[in-house]
Amino acid sequence: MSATKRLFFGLELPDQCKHEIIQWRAETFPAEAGHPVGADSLHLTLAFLGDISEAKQQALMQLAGRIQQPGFTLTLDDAGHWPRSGVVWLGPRQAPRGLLQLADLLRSQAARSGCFQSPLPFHPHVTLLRNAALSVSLPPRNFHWSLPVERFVLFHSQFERGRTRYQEIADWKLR
Ligand code: 2AM
Repeated sequence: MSATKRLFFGLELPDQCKHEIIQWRAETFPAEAGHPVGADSLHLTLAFLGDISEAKQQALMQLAGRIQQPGFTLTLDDAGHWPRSGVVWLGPRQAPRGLLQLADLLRSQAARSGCFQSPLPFHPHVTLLRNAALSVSLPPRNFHWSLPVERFVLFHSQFERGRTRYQEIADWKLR
């Protein structure tokens, strides 16, 4: 059996933005609210691919390379808690059309290539805390980060020495 990799398409956040987010998070949520995701792991998933073969990876990379669409601005100005998955997240109140279009395309390419896609609607989010099962009090919506999105990334999710790391494998420009 050939080796597989756990992969997903997503957006990387600018370093400055990650830095500001973790500072805000530390001031906003108490330590018992959940397990904070490390600054270098903050990202927004566009399409989760699961554990896939090298051949499928290559095919999906080729399709990703043919995507032509302009960049867009993403505003993170909303936060929420999903108690079932134990996730506290940051996301846009209004998802930009470009983001929905890009995620839609990547998710349908993934589905056509045999990667299971959740039937639930795409809910763009950056996971801030995990294992947040108890009730979490959410901050007033008086925060926002606006970031230009000019590329998307194929990430490799690896579990190493007790923690999950996301490594960039490839990226494509939006233009
Ligand atoms: P999460 O942050 O809401 O858990 C890498 O695991 C990324 O892919 C994470 O952003 C994670 O979302 C997302 N992810 C993991 N498993 C997934 C699945 N089965 N369906 C959709 N997204 C998934």
